[in-house]
Amino acid sequence: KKVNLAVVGATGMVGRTFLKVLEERQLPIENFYVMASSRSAGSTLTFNGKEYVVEELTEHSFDKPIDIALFSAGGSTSEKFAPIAAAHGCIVIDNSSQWRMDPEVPLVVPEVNPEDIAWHKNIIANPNCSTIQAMVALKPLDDKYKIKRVVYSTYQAVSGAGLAGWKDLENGLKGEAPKKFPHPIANNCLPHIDVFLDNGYTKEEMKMVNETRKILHNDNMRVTATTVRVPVFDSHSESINIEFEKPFDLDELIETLRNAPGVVLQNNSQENEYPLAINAAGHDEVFIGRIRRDESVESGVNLWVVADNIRKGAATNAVQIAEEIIKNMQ
Ligand code: A2P
Ligand code: 11C
Repeated sequence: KKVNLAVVGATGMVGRTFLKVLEERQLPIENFYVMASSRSAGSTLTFNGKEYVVEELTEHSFDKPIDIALFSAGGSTSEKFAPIAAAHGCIVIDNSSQWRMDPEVPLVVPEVNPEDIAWHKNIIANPNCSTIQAMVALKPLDDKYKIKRVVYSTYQAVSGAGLAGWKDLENGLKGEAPKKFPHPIANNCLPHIDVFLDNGYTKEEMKMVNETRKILHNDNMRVTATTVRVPVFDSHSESINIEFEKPFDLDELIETLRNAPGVVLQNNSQENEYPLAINAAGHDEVFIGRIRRDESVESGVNLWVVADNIRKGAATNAVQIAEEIIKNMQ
């Protein structure tokens, strides 16, 4: 079956990557629509060798029959327009944080919890980029050894903060003052992503905590995070410390990760082989290495996990959800 598909926020960083990934994975598309704000309405985008005129997103955008809409146009746009699209029978796959923790909305990583797609009410949420790559690593280990506690420490690329974040690093390396971040990001690390909350954590940190519990279906999992912006353009890196309920054999754990969907193992430290942001950029897989026992607890492990935050962390994950939906339509 071919579907009518719209990209909302098509001119943005994630939006443009949606177009690229849809092309690469050759989704069966009948009619294709690109939407954004009035600022870019009328401009054109190329998709599958054809030019498409960007439409302004309005209350009437979903009057025409659209089966699936990929949204990445910010939380307030999703808040207003996702329910309008849903009411017209369009399935929205939303990349903003707006709907993620809504109990009526599935939060999905296709390698991890594809079964949750079944209970959607026309809105499905794409998790935060730093959560997505962690889930691909954690799920096979949780299934086998039952995770008790997770400690995340992230090293996140400036592309996670959009074009403005990217420019702050590019211009900062030339000595210019930052515009997006509160401090220079060039030659610096900022332990501050998104806004600070009353509990002293950032919103990014609490997204990792809450989204992990929702996706792994375990409200009691003990999870904590420190999220840090680093002077890297593309791909988030994460140190993940995991404590298990059950004992494990390290070789068996490594094999479990090697065979896990969406994972590429780069775990040969003797040869200086481990995941690197510059190698993950442009790829759809989650790269895992530096796998070693945490010798300070009874049953624990440390991992280094890297993925392209705009691809697997956003666009690719959403397109994979669309593929699952299309598969289920047939
Ligand atoms: P526009 O190009 O018209 O501003 P990024 O995350 O890279 O900043 O991209 C945000 C995307 O969301 C852009 O495509 C932007 O379109 C779109 N967008 C922002 N606000 C709105 C809005 N109110 N309605 C529709 N699209 C919006
Ligand atoms: C960052 N993780 O790197 C953020 C960007 O909730 O979708 C994604 C924000 C989100 O800044």
